[in-house]
Amino acid sequence: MAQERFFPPINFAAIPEEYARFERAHVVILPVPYGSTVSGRAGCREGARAIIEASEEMELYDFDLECEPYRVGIHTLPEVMPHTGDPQAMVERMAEIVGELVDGGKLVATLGGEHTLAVGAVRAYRQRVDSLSVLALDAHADLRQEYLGTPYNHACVLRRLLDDGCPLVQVGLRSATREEHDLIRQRKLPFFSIQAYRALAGDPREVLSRLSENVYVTIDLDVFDPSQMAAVGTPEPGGLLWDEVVGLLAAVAREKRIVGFDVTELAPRLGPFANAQLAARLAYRLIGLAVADPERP
Ligand SMILES: [Mn+2]
Repeated sequence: MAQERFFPPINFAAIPEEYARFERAHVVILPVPYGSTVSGRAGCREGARAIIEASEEMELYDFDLECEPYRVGIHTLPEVMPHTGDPQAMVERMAEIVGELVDGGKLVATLGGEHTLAVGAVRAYRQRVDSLSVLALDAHADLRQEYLGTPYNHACVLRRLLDDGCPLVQVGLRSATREEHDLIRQRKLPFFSIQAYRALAGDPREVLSRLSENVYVTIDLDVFDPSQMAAVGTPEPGGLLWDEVVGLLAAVAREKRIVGFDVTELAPRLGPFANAQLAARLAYRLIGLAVADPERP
């Protein structure tokens, strides 16, 4: 069969096959069609696939970074089978898979799926990487002890990490319960509202100073303003803009080491195609920032 008549197998950014093989890839894309605890409008189960499809339209040259991040090797794994019976079991499945990949020397880029996936991924990283902290970009505090009958609901993500003892910095906050807000104040948690972040006037040193040497980045796409990201189940007005998000991530990459990340909560049918494109570009930017490209100027 002449191969030129067929598309190559689905892989993130449709990169050339020699850069997409598992053995040589530094980065692994882990697509997870999981959305069992969703309480807003549904649809994030389709997020990972939409991001990968959108990524195929993307230039492989990152214009801002002036490099081609795919050269470090990016392998796209098959979609993880969701455990839909028990949210805790799904978190454990994520921790197991991510742990095996990190043990194999891979940088894991999880594409959600709902934000709860981050709990498993971070647990796997914390067991293996010293001096790890988490940078969470999110509109919501996610500090509920339990929601809709489980502590592994998407509304409890940062509470689980906090209770794990994980150092945590949140940016983009603009929605919380009174109890969550009280907890932030009582424990003086480094949660930056949109106003507090913008008051730093483009100098994120105060955010960086709360992070340790190795940083896991977890992104709930509702951190973005709905004008740029409508395709999320629980949008909130007044969010961060693209330039602000990638500016912060670039500053983190300059001062720290990004060891893994996730991009979650895209519900592609709730917004225009441009939203999936943003999520794909964001994931590719994070790869470029996390992994040194020898050709980068
Ligand atoms: Mn959120």
